[in-house]
Amino acid sequence: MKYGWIVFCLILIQVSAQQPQSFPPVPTAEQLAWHEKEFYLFIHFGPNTFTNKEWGEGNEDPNIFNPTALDCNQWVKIAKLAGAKGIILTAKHHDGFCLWPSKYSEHTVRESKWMNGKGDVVKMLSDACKKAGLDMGVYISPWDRNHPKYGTDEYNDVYLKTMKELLTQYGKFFELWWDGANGEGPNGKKQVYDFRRFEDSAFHWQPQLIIFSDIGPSIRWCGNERGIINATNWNLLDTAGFKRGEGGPPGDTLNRGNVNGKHWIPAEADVSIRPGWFYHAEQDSKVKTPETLFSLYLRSVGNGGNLLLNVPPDRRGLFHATDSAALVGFRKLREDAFKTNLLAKATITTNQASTYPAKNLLDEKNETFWMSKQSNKELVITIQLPKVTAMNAIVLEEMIAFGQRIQSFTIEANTNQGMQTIFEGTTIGRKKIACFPLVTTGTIQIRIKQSKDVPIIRNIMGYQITGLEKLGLWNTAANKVN
Ligand code: FUL
Repeated sequence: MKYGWIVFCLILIQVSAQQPQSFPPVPTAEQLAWHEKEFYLFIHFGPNTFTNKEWGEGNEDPNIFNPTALDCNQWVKIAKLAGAKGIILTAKHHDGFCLWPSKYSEHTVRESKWMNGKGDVVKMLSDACKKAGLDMGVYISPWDRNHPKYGTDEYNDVYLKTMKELLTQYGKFFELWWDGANGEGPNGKKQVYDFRRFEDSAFHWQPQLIIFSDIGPSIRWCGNERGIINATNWNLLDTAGFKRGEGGPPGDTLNRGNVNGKHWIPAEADVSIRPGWFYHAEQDSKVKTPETLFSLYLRSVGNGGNLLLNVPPDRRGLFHATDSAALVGFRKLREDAFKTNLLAKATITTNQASTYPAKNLLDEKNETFWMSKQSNKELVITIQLPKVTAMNAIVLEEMIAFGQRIQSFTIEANTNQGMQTIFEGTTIGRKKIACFPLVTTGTIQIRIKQSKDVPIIRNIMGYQITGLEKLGLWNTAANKVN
């Protein structure tokens, strides 16, 4: 009888705290974990590093691959110093050269002079990542300009076997990267890839994988290689009728997603710290500055996606000092920018009733959120600061585990001229870093003007970011990012 009462009370509590309903499509647990990664490194390394090419022909002498001081621990150390959450390596680029001694190719590290043919870059990096607690991923180019079977059905089996070696012998990877390039192989033929089989097998060997390509299945290309995701960014995509590569959705669609897209396929922005993907000594003076990297972060992660930043090791097999310094500078800019949340001690109220405390919005926690009881009118969240404060960025986060909902919002601030709109936004998603010219205010209002369903908001933060106005993020006339 006593237990009956306890059960009754538990049911009552459940009923009174309004449970969020998912608004499909929603992310998988793996996709949610990927969203939290925000920023990780890409490594393009191979024969091209030594021939000064971007796309190798596939007929290069394997002996040219001969780094003099390769040290994957150095890559990992700098990645950690930069605050990156993982590293994705070009285990095989378009030239077909395998950075591991694959049994299914004669164009690998084994055929090179490096370490007398006993080396394995994939193993070295995976050991270094494991030691340092960093996640690793692999780029395995389907396009192969070396393999004699390329352009025949048999190549699909070869590709699967090489993929199996990588996915079963080196431990868990967080991401598998499929670029869209598909040219002719050594026999002049183009390959018809059996992506369905590749996909099923990859998930069979590593169910936790996030698979990247133009159209997913787990995450999508953002439509450019400049590291910029659109200010309007839906984590949703329609893939029916589209292929990877040339048959992919238009760049603009990839950059924004589809508002009513059928699948949860969020955007990843890939960009290189240098003009090329591979190392070229003549580009040593063209390494992106910490400020440029920070502005790319604001335009990718700050628009709800992830940033995949390529840092190509040089011919020694090490990150160049200029690249390392830029990465460390980039980390410092991020840390300084988001060190002091100016809304931490504010009071917060909403114009709508809720069973959730409004302070959940200011607690900076990933697990707590706030949602109102009804959705039929504009939601206005008012944040009263303890004193008048200067700020130029508000960070908003939706609780995307329940779906992406918000379509349109404004941020208003009480200034000497009364309430002024300081930012007009569309989507929020996992994170929106709304940047605007410095405003001094004691009251901020977030107005959710349009949402597909009741907005479920995870966090709201405010910052004053030094040097923000120099990053060229907004067009001062329209005061809009992007
Ligand atoms: C592209 C490739 O063709 C480039 O070489 C580079 O790997 C880039 C990240 O993806 O599709």
